[in-house]
Amino acid sequence: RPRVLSGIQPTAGSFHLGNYLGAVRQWVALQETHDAFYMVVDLHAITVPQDPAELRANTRLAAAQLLAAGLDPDRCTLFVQSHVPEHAQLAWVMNCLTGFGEASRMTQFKDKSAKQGADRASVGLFTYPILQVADILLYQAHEVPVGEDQRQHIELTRDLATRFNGRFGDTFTLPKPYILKETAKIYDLQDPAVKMSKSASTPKGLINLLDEPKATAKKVRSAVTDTDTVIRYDVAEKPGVSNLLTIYSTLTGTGIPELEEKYAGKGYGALKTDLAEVMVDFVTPFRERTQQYLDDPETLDSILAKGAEKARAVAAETLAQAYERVGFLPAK
Ligand code: AQP
Repeated sequence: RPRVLSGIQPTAGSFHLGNYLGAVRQWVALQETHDAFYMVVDLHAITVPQDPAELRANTRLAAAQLLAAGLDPDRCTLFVQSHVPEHAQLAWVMNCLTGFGEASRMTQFKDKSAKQGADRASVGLFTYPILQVADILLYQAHEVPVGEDQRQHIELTRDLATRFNGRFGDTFTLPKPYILKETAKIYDLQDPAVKMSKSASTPKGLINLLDEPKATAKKVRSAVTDTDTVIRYDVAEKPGVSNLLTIYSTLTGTGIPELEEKYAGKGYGALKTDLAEVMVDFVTPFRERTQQYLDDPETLDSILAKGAEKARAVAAETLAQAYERVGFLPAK
């Protein structure tokens, strides 16, 4: 079985719809066909300041949401990144192979550091794409299911793997991004020119899966569309409507042409009312399942402990090989 690896940050508490449709939904599908490794990336979370108690709670919460979304610990390896120290260890080696200019070109870093103010951004934020490189290479992943915003980091992973392999001998598998065109980028409901993100300018444009379903329905009903009335998928001319159609189509498994037909001659109000209902039907059981996992922290922690053990077995082997190739004297 080919291998996949991906991760999600435990920073925001609730996952948002972009996280789910862009990434987590694919993780659930890929556990059936791939040797799948998924992690809650707490090392990445501390690239921006975190309250320790909140970080701990959010890490459990992220794991609970992944299980609620459909990850099955018998079908995939689910773990917490900091439980596998090899991530930080390989990241150091990869840091030393990366050019300063090369790291400076990462657009995610540029965006995030601009938001924080250049002086306040941490060195960790600067090097986090390289930690991500280590995350992927440790598992010799063939594919990495992510949203479009992560494509550049997978490119960096390929570049650094090629560089390492060239300099020290074949060690790492070159991974490919696994990005579904339809859901590669889910847009903010209030500003369909930007991606839905936890650091959105207005909370009205962000669908948090754990929010009150009523509040979520309201956000859908007040989504920005356009002054036209025609319901048609056209990202350039009608980004707001197209975003709603994408979300609707993915959550219900109905093709976009079918939806266009269904809403022919009807107004945006009808589309939004129906989508609000679809969304409520989706988030209500998701919230319940998440709560069930949270109510049983012992089971949750034992799933994560088993996951970490399985992950470490793979990661330790790759790290040992990389250390040996680099020329580190083996510890006796
Ligand atoms: N809007 C999106 N559309 C499609 N995919 C998305 N992802 C995030 N936003 C969208 C994908 O979700 C996965 C986890 O990303 P993350 O751990 O970076 O989560 P996040 O920090 O909560 O993502 P945000 O909201 O994008 O955060 P900031 O505020 O940091 O910009 C990834 O595969 C990502 O591609």
